[in-house]
Amino acid sequence: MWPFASPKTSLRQQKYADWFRCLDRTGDGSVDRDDFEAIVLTMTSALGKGAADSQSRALRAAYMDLFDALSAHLDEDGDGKIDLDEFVGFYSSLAADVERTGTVPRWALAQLRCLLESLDTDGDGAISVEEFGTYLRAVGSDAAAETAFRLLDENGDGLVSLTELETRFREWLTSDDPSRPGNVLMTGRLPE
Ligand SMILES: [Ca+2]
Ligand SMILES: [Ca+2]
Ligand SMILES: [Ca+2]
Repeated sequence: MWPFASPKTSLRQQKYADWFRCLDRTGDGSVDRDDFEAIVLTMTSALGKGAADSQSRALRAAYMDLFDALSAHLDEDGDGKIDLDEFVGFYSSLAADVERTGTVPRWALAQLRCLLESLDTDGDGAISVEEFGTYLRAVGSDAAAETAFRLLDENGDGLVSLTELETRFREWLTSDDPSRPGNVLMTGRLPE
């Protein structure tokens, strides 16, 4: 599946590419605003909400904020589209920075907060297994939400908090160890 599969492709790069493929809902090889509109549409229809509903509007705003936060750092040539090379290259260098400094930069944490808001459809400040499942289906992942969610929910209280999201994001970003629970954060699965 991964187009540049080779023994040199690290697990982390495969994770970035797998998330990219999920986000590219239009399948045109780039991630742009249309893909995020498609994700929102799938989520709101799964929730049985029309576009004018206040929950739909909040969700749409959260996804557009997430896209803006991503493209501010990832869209190197400024054409409004993020291609696979920009995406994988960006997260690879972010991972190297995090390993070097030991901290996730403030702007990357702001992106995570946008991600939390995008998944948190009932607005209670945390992600439930149902919300995670709605997100996975909206991005076209075939992963079982329950299995993935158990890995993400560190303290087992049935919710993924922002703190847990930060821990798992760090693993998703930097780990090449297939046994780390955070590997499944963005797509609910290990890349093939
Ligand atoms: Ca696309
Ligand atoms: Ca929630
Ligand atoms: Ca938890």
